[in-house]
Amino acid sequence: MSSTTSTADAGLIGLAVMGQNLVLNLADNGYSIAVYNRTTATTEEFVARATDDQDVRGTETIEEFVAALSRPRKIILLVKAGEVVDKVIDQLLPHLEADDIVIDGGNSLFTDTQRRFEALAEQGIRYIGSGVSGGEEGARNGPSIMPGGSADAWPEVRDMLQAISAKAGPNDDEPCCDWIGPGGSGHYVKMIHNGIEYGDMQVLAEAYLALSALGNSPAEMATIFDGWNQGRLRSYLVEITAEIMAATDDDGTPMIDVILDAAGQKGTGKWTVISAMQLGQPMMLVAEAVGARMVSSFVDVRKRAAELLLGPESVGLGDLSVADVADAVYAAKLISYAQGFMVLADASAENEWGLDLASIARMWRGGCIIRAAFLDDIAEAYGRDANLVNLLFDPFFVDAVNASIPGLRKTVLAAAGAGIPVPAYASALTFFDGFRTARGSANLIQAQRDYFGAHTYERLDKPRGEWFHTDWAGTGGAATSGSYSA
Ligand code: 2AM
Repeated sequence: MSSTTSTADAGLIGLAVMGQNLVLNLADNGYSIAVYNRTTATTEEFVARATDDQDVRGTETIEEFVAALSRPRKIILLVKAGEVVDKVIDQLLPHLEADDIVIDGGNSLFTDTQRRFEALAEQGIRYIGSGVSGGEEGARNGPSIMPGGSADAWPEVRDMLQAISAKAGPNDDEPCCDWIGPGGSGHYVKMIHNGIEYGDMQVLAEAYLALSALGNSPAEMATIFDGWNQGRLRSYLVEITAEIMAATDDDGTPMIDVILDAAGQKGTGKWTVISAMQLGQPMMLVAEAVGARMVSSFVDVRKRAAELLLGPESVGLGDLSVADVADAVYAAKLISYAQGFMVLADASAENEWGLDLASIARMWRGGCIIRAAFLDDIAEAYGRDANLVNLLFDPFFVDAVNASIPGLRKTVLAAAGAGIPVPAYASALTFFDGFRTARGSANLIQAQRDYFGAHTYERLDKPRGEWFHTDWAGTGGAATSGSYSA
């Protein structure tokens, strides 16, 4: 640690692993950083580990921390999401001045960020809620950073945040960090990223199940996933899945075979689905991914169910091939991202965020958990047409999904026949078939609603917006109760 009497470029509060790694990343990029942590011993240990060319300055009180910063102050918070963020902001506020910039880099719920942004704006403090994705390793070497909030603070923190972010693009020089939009939009985009991550993981977990049922050992699956990682499915999650399949325990048993199949979750998948539902958007693949984790956690109940409840007599997968499963993964991912970007577009319109969907896809190309080759294709699709109604309408994706859907269909059929649960694949296929059905079955839903609740319906032979009611049972009057929309 170099000692200096000048003030530090920025400060960071919260020295858990993410915070520590972000500080080291900032310091390696030439920024002097003051740090503060509730538990001072952690600060002392951390500062002692910094090398001579890393300018990291420990402070023991909030007052000392704030005094150590150049003005306008740039303060990054990486404390536990929730009440702790409010508490730390309350501690900071009496010591801050107009135009200081507070950046919450934790996993805050976007509505909390929106509230804090508004409350701090009233005090003249600029607030940025920034999603940071990439885990511990990303924080150290370059995460994907999704900042949103006070737009006039962006030029003042842009260089710093882009310097520490991952880089992507053909020359690996395009920062995976750009301005997202106002209010809570940065944390919103990070939340959707995490939701999509749940979906991607479930899609691969189902591939693992199908490939196992086809008789592949973990070592063989390592080779298969590694092969997938050389082509259109190239992504961080496929890469680590290949490594996981290859890993063995001390006695040589594949690691994957010794790990309990009960998945944890911290809540961002659930938040994503709730938000999509509130917007009236069917982000169903992610909903299935969240649900599958929930079912997985009922370990003892599942053991009992395994004794009582019957599967099919035949557990064969017919002529299902590894290539079909690869197509299933790809098609399911396309549909999941189409659903995710529908939500982003709708949330942007609803909140007047002006989200740039191509830019968001570009930001996700590096550093974050869902980084993947095909985010380039998504960025290009929205680059071709920023107002694309649906990702699946872009010429590249029309061809891509039409070519891979047969494999998804075959995988879902084979899995259903064999009693293998593939909720994400089944949901993707069902969405696809519903989405491409010009005339579906909601005419019956409308008739039922009109029958029992006089909710009225529109007719095929009349213009949209004209509502009709039928006295179905011959007992009601002409009174209607209006048609509800989601
Ligand atoms: P700690 O080291 O003192 O626990 C992630 O948990 C980070 O949030 C840690 O740096 C932790 O500090 C901090 N944190 C958790 N609860 C806090 C609180 N009530 N006030 C301040 N910091 C807190």
